Amino acid sequence: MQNTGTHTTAAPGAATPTPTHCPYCALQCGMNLTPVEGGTVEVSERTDFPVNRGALCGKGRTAPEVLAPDARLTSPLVRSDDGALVPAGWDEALDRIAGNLERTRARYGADALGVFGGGGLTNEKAYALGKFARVVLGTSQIDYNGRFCMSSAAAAGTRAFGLDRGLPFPLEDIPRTGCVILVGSNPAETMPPSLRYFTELRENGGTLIVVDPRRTKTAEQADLHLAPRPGTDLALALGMLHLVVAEGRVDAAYVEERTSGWEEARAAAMAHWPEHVERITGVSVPELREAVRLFCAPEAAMVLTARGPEQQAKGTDTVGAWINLCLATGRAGRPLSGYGCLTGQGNGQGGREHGQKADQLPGYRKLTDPAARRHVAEVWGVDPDALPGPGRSAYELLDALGTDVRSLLVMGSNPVVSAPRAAHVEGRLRSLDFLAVCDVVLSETAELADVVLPVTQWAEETGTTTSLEGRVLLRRRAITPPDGVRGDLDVLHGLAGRLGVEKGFPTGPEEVFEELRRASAGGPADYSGIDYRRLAEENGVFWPCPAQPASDDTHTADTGTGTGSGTGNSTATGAGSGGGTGHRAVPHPGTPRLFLDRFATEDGRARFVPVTHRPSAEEPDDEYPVLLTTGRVVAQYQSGAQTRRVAELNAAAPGPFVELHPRLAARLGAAEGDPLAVVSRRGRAVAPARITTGIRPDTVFMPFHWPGEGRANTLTNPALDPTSRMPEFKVCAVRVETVTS
Ligand SMILES: Nc1nc2c(c(=O)[nH]1)N[C@H]1C(S)=C(S)[C@@H](COP(=O)(O)OP(=O)(O)OC[C@H]3O[C@@H](n4cnc5c(=O)[nH]c(N)nc54)[C@H](O)[C@@H]3O)O[C@H]1N2
Ligand SMILES: Nc1nc2c(c(=O)[nH]1)N[C@H]1C(S)=C(S)[C@@H](COP(=O)(O)OP(=O)(O)OC[C@H]3O[C@@H](n4cnc5c(=O)[nH]c(N)nc54)[C@H](O)[C@@H]3O)O[C@H]1N2
Ligand code: SF4
Ligand SMILES: [Mo]
Repeated sequence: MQNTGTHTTAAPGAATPTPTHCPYCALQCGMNLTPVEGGTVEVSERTDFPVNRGALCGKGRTAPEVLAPDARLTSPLVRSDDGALVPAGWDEALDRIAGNLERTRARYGADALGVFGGGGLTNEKAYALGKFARVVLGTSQIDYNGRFCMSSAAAAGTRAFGLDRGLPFPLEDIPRTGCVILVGSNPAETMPPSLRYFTELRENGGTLIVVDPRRTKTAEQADLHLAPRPGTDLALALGMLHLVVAEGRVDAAYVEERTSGWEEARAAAMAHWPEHVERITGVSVPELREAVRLFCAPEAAMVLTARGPEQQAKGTDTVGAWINLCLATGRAGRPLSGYGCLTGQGNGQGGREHGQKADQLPGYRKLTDPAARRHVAEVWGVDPDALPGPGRSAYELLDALGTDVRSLLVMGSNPVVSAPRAAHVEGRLRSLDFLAVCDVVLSETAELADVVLPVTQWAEETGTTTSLEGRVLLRRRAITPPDGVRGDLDVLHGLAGRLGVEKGFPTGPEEVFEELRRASAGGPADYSGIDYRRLAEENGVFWPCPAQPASDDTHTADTGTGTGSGTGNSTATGAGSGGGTGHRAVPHPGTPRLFLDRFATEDGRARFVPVTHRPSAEEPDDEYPVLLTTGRVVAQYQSGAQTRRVAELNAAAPGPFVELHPRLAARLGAAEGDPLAVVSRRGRAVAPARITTGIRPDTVFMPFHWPGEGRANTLTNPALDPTSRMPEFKVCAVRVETVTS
């Protein structure tokens, strides 16, 4: 995990390394980059960044390989008359895109234009993309891959606390709390350098509970591993809450003082008897009791969720049930206690705050809120009435391609591999009148495009990301990009100009950030007090961070954003500054810890939501008797578009597999490595068997990083959560068969 080997040591006498952050996950590990021959960089340790203290996983360490010209796109490509993608100049490529978008709009209207963004884009790009869709294209049809990521946790957090920031406290609090329940989260593989926080927790005498149908590398570190049937976390959390009540462990004073809605939530939990929960989840009553005991014994405790409980058609209610457990026991908005979501993508947090989500405006404002529309329209210099309303969610948008939505621009996602019911989505993409893709590599989605634009990568450009802690960070340019490649901001600038909008799409990231600051001012995710200079000096700043001089509009505070929150969501007390927010000249310190004084709801109280268990959208039956769940392996990232181009990572994780229990394997007559066909109502995928006692016998697991025959998403169910519109990636019914060749 540490830096070793060829990518690590800076050449003697080489230029001063540039401190920056990893291109991949939301941990946003700090690293130093030094240019080397061949247009790439060497990664070396950056110990001054506290989150990873120099440690990197193999993906971060090998990221420079994707900078090499043979791994990536270096020229725009356009579809020729005979159907091949051929190199073209930038003007020709941009003209083609603008011309096609214009034609679609003239023929079918603005809402026939779609935009699909990504949580890996910097804040500046995400902001510019949302503005481009609404101001230049005039379409409501924009959403992004983050919908597939943390949207259920975001919806539940907003509902309960009035604000969604993945972690309401920094990671450094974890080792000092008493107990952490990690629900459907496998940081040993998905954020390896973060594992030390959990190791230190245990070294300090705290306990770790892991809830996962598989005995993962993370579960192996736990004091208690609960292995529920996929899709039953909601029942599990309710069963724990039932026991909390039955055993007299409710923190009545806290519930009275800081929450609302307890009676209804209590009644809902009391309907979930532990014995009943045992039948639903497969987790025994003694295990449930032990989990409650470990969670309630110490003074402070945390629940952290990731994609396991969230990527369900009841993900919002499931997270809500875990939040209820925290609230009933007084474990939210207090030091070293709280609920948090471990956001996934590099800018998974910032990417959801600044306007590429179907229902949002920058600063985490609601598109349906008149005051928010007025504020942002003024920053953009447009009439508020000209801003479109909310559009479709990610899967619904992909499902509408070729029918209502005729032309699509993709920036920062590879849905051919990562979308649920992927064969159908691939078909919808093929049925478009026109598809343009901006990417660093020729992804499976780019392969279908009419025009592909090659863009710059992390080491070649400056921009900000917001990590899973809510810490806004500066990524710095360390090398010059190769000829033929341009930044996403240049692309948007070039397209806007061709579509008649000459102003408002600068190509310089700092200029975009300055506008983002103004657009976010007064919103829930207020960045107005943050600038590049501070970011360069301070190792990041936690939002909300309002601009201090009382002269501008940030102190009119709540603009009525419709989330029931405003800048009043928190004070700076957690910043270790002694709560000093008042002085004009002193910049706001940022807000590492939220909710310590009050929650971001209108009355300052956290809201219990009464939730009840329900089955998954698809339960096993005679035809499809096994449950499929999906997820990640340490050496590949997401759709694999980037990491499948790195030799070392491919050697470590060469392809998909089907993880299954020896008992299921014996029933099928399958041996290790035998090809298995996994069949769902959506399709069939084939991959070799990987037999392990670390998985429930009623469940198989497939990682989703690969296209082709072993594509897990050929099988997954696009059943959507009614609130977050999150698809049910984590559970569907399948049949498993041996393949006779
Ligand atoms: N190596 C690597 N790291 C990554 C990524 C990557 O692709 N590769 N992607 C990044 C991104 S965007 C994200 S979102 C994060 C995701 O990070 P994680 O959420 O940690 O990753 P997953 O593997 O999707 O899911 C976590 C666990 O949920 C379990 N699980 C499956 N079904 C259920 C269920 O019904 N209930 C419960 N409780 N658990 C269940 C799986 O067995 C799995 O171990 O990782 C980030 N880091
Ligand atoms: N079955 C199953 N499916 C899943 C999940 C699961 O757990 N199970 N998890 C879901 C989750 S949590 C997520 S986040 C999604 C992710 O799924 P995808 O959106 O497909 O994720 P990536 O592979 O990261 O795709 C990013 C693409 O953008 C490109 N790219 C990288 N940086 C930039 C940039 O700065 N600009 C541009 N223009 N392009 C860039 C990359 O090369 C890549 O092609 O997958 C979801 N799909
Ligand atoms: S854990 Fe995430 S941010 Fe850190 S090096 Fe690995 S991929 Fe990069
Ligand atoms: Mo994600």
